[in-house]
Parts: sequence; C-alpha cells; structure tokens
Amino acid sequence: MSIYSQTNDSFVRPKIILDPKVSSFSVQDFDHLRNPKKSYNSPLAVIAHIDVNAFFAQVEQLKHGFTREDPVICVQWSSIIAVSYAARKYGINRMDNLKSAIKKCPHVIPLHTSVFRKGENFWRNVNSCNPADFPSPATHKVSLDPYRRESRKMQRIFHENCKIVEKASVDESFFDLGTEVYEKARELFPQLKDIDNCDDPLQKLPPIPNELPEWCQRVRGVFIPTTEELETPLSQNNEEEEEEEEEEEEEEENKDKEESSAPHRRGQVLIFRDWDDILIHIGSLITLDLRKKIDDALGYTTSCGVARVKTLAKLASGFKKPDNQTIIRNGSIAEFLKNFSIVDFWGLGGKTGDNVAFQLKVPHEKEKVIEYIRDKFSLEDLVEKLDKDLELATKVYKIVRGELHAPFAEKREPSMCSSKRFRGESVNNRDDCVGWIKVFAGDLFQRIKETNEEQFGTNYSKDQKGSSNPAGIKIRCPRSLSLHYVTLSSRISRSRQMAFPVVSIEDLEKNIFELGVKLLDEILNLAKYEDHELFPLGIMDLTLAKLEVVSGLGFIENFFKAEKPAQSNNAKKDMENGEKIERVPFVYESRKNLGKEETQKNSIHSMLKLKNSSKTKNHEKSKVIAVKDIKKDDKDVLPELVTESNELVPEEYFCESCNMVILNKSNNPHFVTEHQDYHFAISYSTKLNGENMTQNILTHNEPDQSKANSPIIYDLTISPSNSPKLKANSVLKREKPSNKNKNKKAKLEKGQSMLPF
Ligand code: DCP
Ligand code: CA
Repeated sequence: MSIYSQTNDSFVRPKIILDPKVSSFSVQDFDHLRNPKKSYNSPLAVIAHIDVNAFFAQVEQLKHGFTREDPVICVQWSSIIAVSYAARKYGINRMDNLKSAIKKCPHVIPLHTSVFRKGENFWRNVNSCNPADFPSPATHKVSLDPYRRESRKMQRIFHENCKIVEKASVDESFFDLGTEVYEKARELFPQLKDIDNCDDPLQKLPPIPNELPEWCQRVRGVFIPTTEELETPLSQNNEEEEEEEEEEEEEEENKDKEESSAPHRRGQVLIFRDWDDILIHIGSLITLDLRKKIDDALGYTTSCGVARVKTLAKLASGFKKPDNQTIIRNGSIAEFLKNFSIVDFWGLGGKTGDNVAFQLKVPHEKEKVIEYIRDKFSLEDLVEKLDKDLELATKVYKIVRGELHAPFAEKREPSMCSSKRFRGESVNNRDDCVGWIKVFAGDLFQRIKETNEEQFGTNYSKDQKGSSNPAGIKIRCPRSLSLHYVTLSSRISRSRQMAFPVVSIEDLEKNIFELGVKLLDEILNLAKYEDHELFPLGIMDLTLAKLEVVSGLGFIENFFKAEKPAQSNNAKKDMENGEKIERVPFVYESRKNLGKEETQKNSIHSMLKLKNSSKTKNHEKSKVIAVKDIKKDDKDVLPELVTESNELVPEEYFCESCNMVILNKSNNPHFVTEHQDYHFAISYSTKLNGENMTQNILTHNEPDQSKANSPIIYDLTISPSNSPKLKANSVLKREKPSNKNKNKKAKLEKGQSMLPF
C-alpha cells in the first residue's frame, strides 16, 4: 500500500537536502528547454498538467454566489454531472441521481446548467435550486457556454504566463514549462549562465550548489519520495523544533494561500542531487503561482501534476485533489507508479489496456503491475507478446519507465457544434426541427461572437465604426456548415455539409439559421429519396467548421492580391487609409436578453429565502417536472468534448453565380470557399470600384476551362435544390460522363450538399 493512503494528520512539509554529484545532464539537454520543438524531449523536461476541481460545480457555485463549503452539485435534468468537494464529503458522486444525492445529503444544493428553450436563440440561467423548477429535456437544451467561457478565461491566463499550453479538454491543460524553467533557473543559478560560452554541447552541466537560493527553498505540494528517501531515517528534530516549524509553515500558508494539506511523512527529507530535481522543483513553484493566479482572478481551485512527461503529469494531477499539486522527480517515478496499473494510463483505459494486461499476465496486486512489466519484458519481448504491434509495445515500454516524451499538439483548426439529443418522441416534423435549428444558430452565433471578442479584444459595437485602423480588425469566420442527425428508433445517421459564405456579422446568425434550414430540407428530401423514416428524430446537430481568422481590411485586400487591378486613386486611398470601416462588414449587433440573465448573482440565495412565495414560483417559467431517474447515457453529449470536425472534401458543387457545376478535380479541400471568395471579391469590387474596374478582376480570376484543373461544365436542366425529389439521375446531364451515378450516390452518402449557395 502506498504511504499516501495514510491520513494526512501525521505529515508535515519535507526539508530539502542538497547532495551535489557530477551532473548526468549536458549543456545541450539544458539548452533544449528553451526550444519549443525540443523541450518536451529533453531529459530535463518539465511538464505540468492542471485540472479544475469539480469544474461545472465550481462554475455554478460561483455564478450563484455560494461558497466552497456549500455542498453544491451541478445537475443536468435529473442527472448529476459535477459534484463539489463539499458535497463529496457526503459520499455523493456522479453516479448518483438527484434523488439519491438528496438522500445522502438533505441540504445538498442542486444547481442546474443553463438552458436554451426550443425556438429561442439565447440561453438563460436556471435561477432555482428547487428540482421542481428545473427545465424539461423535452423543451430545453443544455448550454455549455458558461463553462466554455470560464475555460477560455483560464486559457487566457495560462497563455499569458506560459509559452506552450495544450488544452486537453474544457478543464484540463498540459504545459511545457521548458522556457519558464530555463529562464528562472538561469536567474537563480549564475553557473547556468557561465555555460553560455561553452563550445561543446555535450559537456556536462556543473554540479548543483550546496545551498538553494531563498526563492526555491519552499516546498509546495506533495513530493513523491524516492525509494532512497523513503528508507532515509526520519529527522531527529525534537518536538519543540517541529512545532516551531509548523507555526512558521502556517504563517507562510496564510501568506501564500497554498495547499491545505501537506501529506508528507513527519521529518521527511527530499534529497536533490542533480539539475533535474531542481528544475522540476522550480516547475512546481511556477505552477503554484499559475494556479494561484487562476484562484485569485477567477476563484477556481485546481489540481496539478508536475513531472518530466505528460503521462506522469496527468496521473499526478489526479493524485491529490482538490486544490493540491503532486510533484514527481525522476528519482521518484518508480515509487509513484506503484499507485497505478497499466490501464490507468491515458489511451490504455479501454480494451487496449485490458488486452495488454491480459497478454502480459500482469499480477493482480496493482502496486506490482508497472514494476513487473518494467523488469520482466524487454522491448523485443513486448513486441512479441503484443501481436508484433511495435507502436503499442514501444508505448508500453516507455510508459512503465516514465519515458514517453510526447510532443505538444498543434492547435487544431477549431469547429463549433451545437447538438441536442431528443427525449422520447419530441421531434416529429419539420417545424420541430426548425425550432431546434433556431436554438443551434443562436448558440453558434453567440459563441463565435464571444470568442471573437475575447480573442481579438473587439466588442464590435457600432460605436467602433469609423475606427482609424480597420486593417487591424480580426475576426474568426466560419466557412463550412453541416447538419447531422440520427433517427430515434432505426439509428440511421446522415449529415449534409455545405460551404458557408462570407457574410456580414449582422447577418451571421440569420445565415446560420437559414442555411441550416436549407440543409434540413435537403435531408428531408434525402430521407424521401432513400425511403427511410426520419421521425421521430433522436439526435440533431449543427456544426460550423473552418473557422478561419481573417483581418478586416487585410482580408479584403487579399482578394485583390492575385491580379492587382489598376485602382482608381480614390479607391486605392480608401483601402490604404483603411477608412470607412462600414465597408468591412464585420460589425456585431449587441443582443438583448443576455447580459441581464447572466449577472444574477446571489439570486438563488434570495430565492432560497423566498422558496415558497409565489414570486419564486413564477420567476422561471419552466415546466415543472417530477424528479425521476434518467440513465447516465441518456444525457446530452458534450459537443466540445466529443465532437470532432469531420469534414469532407467536396467533389463538386453547383455555383449559382457561374450557373454551372464545378468539379473539384484537384481534391482541394478549400475549393468551394476559394471559388466563393472569387465571387465575393468581384461583388465587393463592383461595389467599391464599379463595373469597369471589376471587369479587370473578372478577366484575371475567371475559372479558366482550358487549364488542367478547370471545372467540367454540366448542362443544367434541374437545379437540385429546387427539385422536389432529389433523384440522382435527374440532377444533371454531363458533357463528359465518368462514374456519374456512382459518384452521385457516394456523394449523397458522404453528406455533401447539392445546394447552390
Ligand atoms: N462532465 C460531464 N459528464 C461527464 C464527465 C464530465 O458533464 N461524464 C463535465 C462536468 C465536469 C467537467 O466535465 O465538471 C470536467 O470533468 P472532470 O472529469 O474533470 O470532472 P470534474 O472537474 O467535475 O471533477 P474532478 O475534480 O474530479 O476533476
Ligand atoms: Ca476536472
């Protein structure tokens, strides 16, 4: 059993003892820390993982003015999706439902997630902790916006303080602290600056000093001991000294607002011998500061792990919760891993991990599993045992040694999805779908608006029109829209996708809605064509993808770059001076309803007092539902956590402006949007420069059919979107036939839209 299964009562902070030895690390190992491409792979790497404690519950707790000591739970319909640590003391966990939670703690405070109401384009808070007032899943959709918003605030603080951050989920992030640790170490230890003139990168670093500078004499968080430290006789300090130390610690604790518990053995020592110990320790003080910033600025407690690789940092952050951090030095990896089995590692939790455990016949005692794999199997043995799967074998080999140096993921092109899992048979016709598309459009628009405001610091209010620097305005524009559904009983799943045009921000929500409805009509036609029953619907979602960042004037200028038409002096001047922001149609309208709903702090407190008054009952006009159990898997999926943008490269599309179908012969994923840009540029130029000038552009940019990648022209007999029935063979007569019917059917199945736009 790990020493950490003991209670914390008998633990005090350990003391650091320095025992310098010849360093095993080279100048290059240290130098790589400041190189973002190499730092994660250095043997001196310092990686952290931060996870917000009971995230949704903390958001609701703060939103409604409760304290950390209040037993808050976050509820979605009658399921519990997050449990505050105060409520966990009563044994409540996520597997409970509202009823069983109330049984465990009669004064539990259930706070419902914010919700959209069907047919409305804005979400509202549920300002009641009385389950009888909670909304019904038949008429409402959960809004995850408040959590995403808080998540983005945290990300901003993380990015302000750390160069390499990888957001792992809505409340978890990895940090490569290489640069920060490198800089702090050089500031604290002059000998690490002396190596600047060293010619040989493989030269070993100087030994660590005999004493630590004051800044890093503090020990914060749980330091996993090395085997040697565990065996080191405990400090001989007499009790008086210990008491004095504890008093000092208490003072410091108040000063630093650090971890509430110090789960170390009384008199434990930490022996630092080389730079890896010191750098990980510096990393732990940096994360302490970062977590404190989150707490001070936003009020959230977090847990954190610091180690040399991501897998260890992730396990460590979950080791001591809440509001604590666990530090794994390289010498304590073996000891730390005694707490885990192979299936506890990220990516090995499912069948793969079970299969590895089975094939390697790992012992039943958890604390022996990792040691057993490490000591018993060479890499070759693992390849042999794991069906010659070299990748998996290498992963297991490195994981059990704490050596899986994983790179940090590049930022993915974001997409946004709004989805709803429908209850029972509540969506039975087109009107029902339209009501939900309205919600989706409002949700997506609001999120784009907010992320733009947060990311680019622009509030897009009308008074910003006429700004002297429109070229500086940036905005994230969606360029693709898709609608997806799953039928309730037959679980038939289909999706339709189309390029999303460049529109003004004022028109964005309207366009998302209208084009979403167009996709819906396509789907309705397709269901008829395929002869499958669409209703009742089980799930529907609307996704905006290819959220490209463009800048106001720069964006427009890009359209004209290719052909550089001779501009009239005035037009040119306008562009250069960036006058008239009105021309750049990226101006958001402020929306009604939202601000008021969001800032009702403490409202529940007052409602608690007024619990039985009629005022309370009328406050939220949600339908009153009986509290009944809803199965775990029956709740809404978390789009941001589970939805990947599943984009398809369109093979062809019908361009209304060209009045022809254009084939994507070069398989260019952006070909539709690029073609649209071309039309946008023309229309914009016409507006700006008049017809004549635009003619220049036209002759330069017109699709050239003589070129290899030229579009193939179809004889257009029926516009597919106007066709009452979407029939493969009635759509187009092609001049140059090849695989037409096959393509058409495949295209329909792949979900590519036939809509003109
Ligand atoms: N979440 C959810 N449904 C799940 C899992 C999570 O709705 N099945 C949401 C609610 C959580 C948030 O995601 O607050 C983050 O998930 P975590 O697994 O990190 O759990 P918590 O943050 O709630 O708790 P912990 O302190 O254990 O991290
Ligand atoms: Ca969490």
